[in-house]
Amino acid sequence: MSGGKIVAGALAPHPPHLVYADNPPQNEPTSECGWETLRWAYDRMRQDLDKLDYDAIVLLSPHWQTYVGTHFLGVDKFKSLSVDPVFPNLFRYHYDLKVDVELAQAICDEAREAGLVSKMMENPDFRVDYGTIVSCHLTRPEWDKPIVSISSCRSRSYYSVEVMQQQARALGEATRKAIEKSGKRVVVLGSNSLSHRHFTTETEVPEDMSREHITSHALYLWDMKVIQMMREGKTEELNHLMPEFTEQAVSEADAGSFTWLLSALGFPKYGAEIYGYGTVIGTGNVVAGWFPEREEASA
Ligand code: 2X7
Ligand code: FE2
Repeated sequence: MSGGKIVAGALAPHPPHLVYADNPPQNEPTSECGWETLRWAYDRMRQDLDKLDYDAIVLLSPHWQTYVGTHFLGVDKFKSLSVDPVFPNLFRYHYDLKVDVELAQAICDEAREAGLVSKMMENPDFRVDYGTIVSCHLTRPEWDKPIVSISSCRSRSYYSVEVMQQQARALGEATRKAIEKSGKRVVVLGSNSLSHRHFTTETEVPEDMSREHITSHALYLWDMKVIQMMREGKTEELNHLMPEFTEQAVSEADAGSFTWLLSALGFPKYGAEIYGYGTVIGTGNVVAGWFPEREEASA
């Protein structure tokens, strides 16, 4: 089959605080409010995604960390309780999700063909990571689209930021090729924050927004620089800056998810839609989307 395509790509960060503040029925703890700029940003992104016809969501999560190559969820369904290891007071989420195993296998095969160590994860009792769950929940709370979740192979930690860049770029290309061959219409998500230095203590009321702010002006400047480049369609240039951004802003892009996303999208030269920026326990987060079909229609 051919004719498949990526119909949208998004930076879809996964602080569990955003789910906590939304009070969905799946999450046990309840909140009064909190992190509205980011939650309203997700709301507007969902409205745009709802206008598209798509078959599946493919994402790369920094919190599924694999040390021997890249892994792909390879079981039809997962149902369990996800408890955030650092914030069990905020996130105890009952998930019930479907996987597009056929598409996952196709991306895994294409990645292997490109020389990347790749493996399907076929343990039915596997606990899905909270990065996958939070980004998917906030993007599509109905959970009616099957997902493909891709692990972060931590090549930045094991080797270097340059190896991370090379591998994430190759994985993005493999993802795009497999999607095109699949005949499916897919939304791809990079599940990561931008700057990622966080506070180490929590306020008594987690949603007390009088205490929420970026940890330093230097990191704020980095976040604004990256967002400006996204707005201007300078994603190749942004990718050249990724090693510096990763190291100096302690960015969660160290997982390879941001580079993978830009690579899967073919390094867009058109501006991203910026839905909103906000901090969560001091980390910088942007919700942003790229819509290739909009661009094709206006060309
Ligand atoms: O995983 C996260 C994150 N990336 C950012 C902020 C808060 C919590 O968890
Ligand atoms: Fe994270």
